[in-house]
Amino acid sequence: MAFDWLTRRQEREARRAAVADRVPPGQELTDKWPVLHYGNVPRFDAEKWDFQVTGLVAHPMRWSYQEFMALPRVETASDIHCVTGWSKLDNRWEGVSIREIVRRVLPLPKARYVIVHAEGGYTTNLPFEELNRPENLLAYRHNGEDLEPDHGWPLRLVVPHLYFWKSAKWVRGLEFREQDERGFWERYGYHNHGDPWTEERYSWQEANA
Ligand SMILES: Nc1nc2c(c(=O)[nH]1)N[C@H]1C(S)=C(S)[C@@H](COP(=O)(O)O)O[C@H]1N2
Ligand SMILES: [Mo]
Repeated sequence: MAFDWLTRRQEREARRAAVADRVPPGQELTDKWPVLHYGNVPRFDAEKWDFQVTGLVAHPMRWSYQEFMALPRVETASDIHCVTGWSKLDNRWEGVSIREIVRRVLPLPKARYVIVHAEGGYTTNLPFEELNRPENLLAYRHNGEDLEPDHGWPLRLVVPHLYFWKSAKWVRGLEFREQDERGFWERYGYHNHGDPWTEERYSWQEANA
């Protein structure tokens, strides 16, 4: 009611100002959810699908689809920021907390880095301590609905504090390592770390870090 006199544009600007501290520099808000990835959307076969944790952990694990879906479920809410310039606020996710996985596999003290493995050889890398944040999860639902195949069904990683290319779609496993190794986009010119608040967008910026 109070905003009846506002034009649509003024309304959008007022809304933007209200959330300004949640939008990193160089980003524009979108209500839609763009689809971005390299290659084709993989076919999903529940009989063949598994999720594996390998490398420097006390208990390497392999979950079938049925077993994975039986793991305790959490709900989170977070904003996402794509390096191409869009941000989408207030996403509600449902899935399995990264902390739940970590508790079960018990990474060894030497395991400082994680390579995330997805269908078709897509990988992305991040330090274990940045994967192991309470808001991070392996998600199968978004805003009350199953993920669309385009957005990573049956499972995607969500690491909202880093640019969204770190949030691998169609994720199939985690590999714990002593040394870092650049993932797919990190090798094709994106920043190894990817903090949206300091605009760590491209690998050429790393020399100045
Ligand atoms: N498996 C896989 N995951 C991926 C990518 C990809 O190419 N393959 N692209 C990343 C990039 S660059 C972005 S911006 C987001 C986009 O997720 P969305 O399509 O759900 O918006 O997925 C990320 N996850
Ligand atoms: Mo991206």
